[in-house]
Amino acid sequence: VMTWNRYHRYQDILDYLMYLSDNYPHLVELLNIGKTVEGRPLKVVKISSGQTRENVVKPAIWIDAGIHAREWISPAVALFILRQLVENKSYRTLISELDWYILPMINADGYEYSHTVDRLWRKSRRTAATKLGRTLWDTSYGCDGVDLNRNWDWHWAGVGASQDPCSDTFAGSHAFSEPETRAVSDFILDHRERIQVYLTLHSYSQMWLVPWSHTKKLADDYDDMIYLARQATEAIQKVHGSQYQLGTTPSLLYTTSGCSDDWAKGKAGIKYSYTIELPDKGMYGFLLPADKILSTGKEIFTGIKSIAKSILKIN
Ligand code: 0X9
Ligand code: ZN
Repeated sequence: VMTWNRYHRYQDILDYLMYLSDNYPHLVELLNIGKTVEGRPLKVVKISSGQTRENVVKPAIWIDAGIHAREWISPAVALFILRQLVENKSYRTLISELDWYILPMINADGYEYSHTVDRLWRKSRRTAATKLGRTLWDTSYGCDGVDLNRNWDWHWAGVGASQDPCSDTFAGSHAFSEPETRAVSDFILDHRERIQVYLTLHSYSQMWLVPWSHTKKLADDYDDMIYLARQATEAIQKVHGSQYQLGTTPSLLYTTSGCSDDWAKGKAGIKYSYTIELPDKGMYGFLLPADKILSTGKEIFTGIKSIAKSILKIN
């Protein structure tokens, strides 16, 4: 039903989610959390098994992918993780001790556009005409899309984000102006007591990024975040030798604001919040060949298992 040798269109992805929930109804639940600008459904896959002991709150891990349209390896890896957790019986304890919420595609409109029109499209498909407060006299009239990783209510439209609709890092008309980011943030806030890890998959550059991104100052619990992430990146390296650089975004890339990981930590209070920049390091960049899906999926799943085990130890 799902193959790992090519990048799939959104309808194929939705079909795979349906297949999982039809075939593993005791493990998988599909939650409709909203719709994109163009009306595509946003579906969170909840994976959970076994009885929860009374009065015990089961910790949960959130994973999202596909915020940026052209980063095709991101949703592909999210689907591979889903496959391992649901269809591979060796990981049953990971889903009986923890609940998982996986949203394999946030920016479904942009993803489809990157398949049909512009392979390197990054933003959402909010059209200029539907942008609040835009008029024909506005010089920026005519530019489409919002950068869904600049639209979060955390130092919104600050450094590293643009107020120009024609920029690739356009932050939107206000924080959470977009249905995609609003749906995800509402869902996370509703489950914030249980979600102990926030993970978001991007590409490229092979990095495991820790907050903060809007400032060069380190978080008070920076060492705790690094400790879990270091174990994860060391586990990844053992799979096929891939090295993921570990650090904050300003120390490794550039300063950014309005990003999802910072919001998850700063506003939703999720202590372990990470952005994973998947391979490669620039040889293919966003155009990573599909024959890298399996190896990347395997190494990232290993890193995520390491995080999951650390969470179970803490609890
Ligand atoms: O610029 C971005 O949104 C990310 N890079 S990408 O090439 N995938 O677009 C980096 C985000 C860094 N910011 C945070 N981690 N908050
Ligand atoms: Zn990205």
